[in-house]
Amino acid sequence: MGIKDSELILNPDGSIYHLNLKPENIANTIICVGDQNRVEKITKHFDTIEFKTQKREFKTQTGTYKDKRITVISTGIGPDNIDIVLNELDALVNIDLKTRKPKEKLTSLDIIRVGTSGALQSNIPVDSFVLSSHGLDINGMLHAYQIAPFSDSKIENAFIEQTNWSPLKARPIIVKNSNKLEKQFKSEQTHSGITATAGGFYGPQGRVLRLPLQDESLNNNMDAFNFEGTYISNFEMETSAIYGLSKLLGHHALSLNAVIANRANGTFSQNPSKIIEDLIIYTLERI
Ligand code: R1P
Repeated sequence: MGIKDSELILNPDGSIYHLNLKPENIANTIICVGDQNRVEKITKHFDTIEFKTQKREFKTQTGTYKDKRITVISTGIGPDNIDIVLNELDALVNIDLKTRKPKEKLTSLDIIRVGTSGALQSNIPVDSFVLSSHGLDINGMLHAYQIAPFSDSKIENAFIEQTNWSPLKARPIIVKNSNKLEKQFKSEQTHSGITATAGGFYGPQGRVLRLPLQDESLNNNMDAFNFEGTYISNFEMETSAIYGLSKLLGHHALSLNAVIANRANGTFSQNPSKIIEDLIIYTLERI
């Protein structure tokens, strides 16, 4: 018997529930962005567009850039949305939606995030690029899965110790990027480091408007974290979830972020659209 209707939900036209996509609508190279308005900022560079759809915050366009077939999809904000996007993209390539059974021959997607982010280190200025060597999951979403295959307890333990991480919060998980994609996208233009992925924008990233924080020193402790020369470069809300689920499902993942804020010196880009556009071109040229 196949996966039940309540677990693998299909729309009346056979497309997958949240993304509104059928298997033939997606390429094996996926660019994901948080903001749905960023999808067209990427596909305006395409030579052809064969497919477009949108449901909720999940906007998808598939086409070609210099003869390479690419799908661009918006995930919306946060690791909870990444759970939906990664599982549904995987189902499109690795589950037979007719028999509702996993396929015997599995497909590995290349999943590249083109995001925006705040740097935590003063030497990573606004208007630069960060390539995430690892995702640091501090939001807990990945704990729903059996994470033993990639959990690196030495660095996780160092992070817990150096930041006095509260045992009341989800245990941090570190996930490495795809070596293959890192080789493809790393250059002298990219800063590298661990990207911390929070489950919120304000308190979970140490921002105070009116609510006091559980741990006021967390951001300072995260800035100072160092494990054998590896440090935390930036904060955003998707990378660790993309890295974790990609690793578990057998896909290649890489996260590239345009630095639009620097949390260490309190600066914000004067022209964030420009650095995002630069990162889009940088990414498309390396696919
Ligand atoms: C917060 O403003 C959002 O911006 C960043 C964060 O990860 C979060 O999704 O990325 P995107 O610009 O890709 O959405």
